[in-house]
Amino acid sequence: MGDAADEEAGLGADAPSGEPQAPRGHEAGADDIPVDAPAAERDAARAAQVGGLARAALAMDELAMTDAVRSALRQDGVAAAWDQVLVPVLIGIGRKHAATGSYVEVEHLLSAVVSRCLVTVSPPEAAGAGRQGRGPVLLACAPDEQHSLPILALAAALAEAGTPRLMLGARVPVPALAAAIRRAGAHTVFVWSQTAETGDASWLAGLPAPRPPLRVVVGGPGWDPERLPPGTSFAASLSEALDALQTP
Ligand code: B12
Repeated sequence: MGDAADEEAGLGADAPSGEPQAPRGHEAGADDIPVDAPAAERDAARAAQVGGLARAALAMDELAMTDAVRSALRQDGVAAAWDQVLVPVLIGIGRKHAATGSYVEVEHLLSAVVSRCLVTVSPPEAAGAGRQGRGPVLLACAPDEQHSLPILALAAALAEAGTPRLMLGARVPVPALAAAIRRAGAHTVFVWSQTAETGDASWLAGLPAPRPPLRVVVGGPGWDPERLPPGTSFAASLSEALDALQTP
């Protein structure tokens, strides 16, 4: 991030991607979030949004956090707010935690605020009747996967686009996902894995095979895209996932 943007956003310098931020002087684990936000470099307004949310999160100021998340979602729409405001702050707080072992409470509060805002910004009725007869898109986390924010963002973005979806949430057991596919007449399923522990893809091949065939799309750093069953596609971003899930 450039100096001006740093100044405005009150954020720390970037850590290289994937590397923890080194503790600084007597302020080891100082109260800023290392944000790696290319969009923020280009756009001072975006930097202010990212910085505002990061500062509110570190101050555990729930009202300011809610305001920051809500206004990003309303002003920019779900996909842009997720990619350019929420993801940089979430990744930043993850780095902060990795570097210090602290800030778990900030992760929890930020997750709670982001979840609530995503759920309320695009309620299920926003999707309307959608594609009659095609059934919904199912969204689920892999078994034992607790990181559900990305599928909440996807659910909100699909609702915003008028696409019917069913959000099954965190830690969905394989038999429950299979039953949901049959019961809901789903045509497409998206499964999120955040960490390698939940990224075993072998079970995906055993999902029900309705007619027309079920489309299976996965996303998240937990999967190895080279080791997916044939016919399963990998989405690397929210917008790639939206494209894959909305293709007729
Ligand atoms: C919020 C959070 C939590 C919350 C989750 C709440 C919730 N309801 O989701 C809570 C506090 C519960 C939690 C728990 C844990 N967490 Co956690 N968590 C996070 C945090 C900060 C954000 C997670 C997230 O939403 N990521 C999604 C986006 C923001 O990040 P990303 O996946 O890296 O994004 C990239 C791509 O995936 C893509 N992308 C972004 N968004 C989207 C959306 C879609 C649809 C697609 C397709 C792609 C895409 O673009 C990005 C750039 O390439 C991350 C930090 C991080 N970097 O992710 C840690 C992190 C994932 N957690 C971590 C850990 C260790 C844990 C725990 C094991 C901690 C513990 N000891 O209990 C547990 C795991 C429990 C479990 N079994 O699942 C580690 C994982 C390390 C690893 N690689 O294995 C991380 C990386 C933090 C860290 N640096 O240490 N966590």
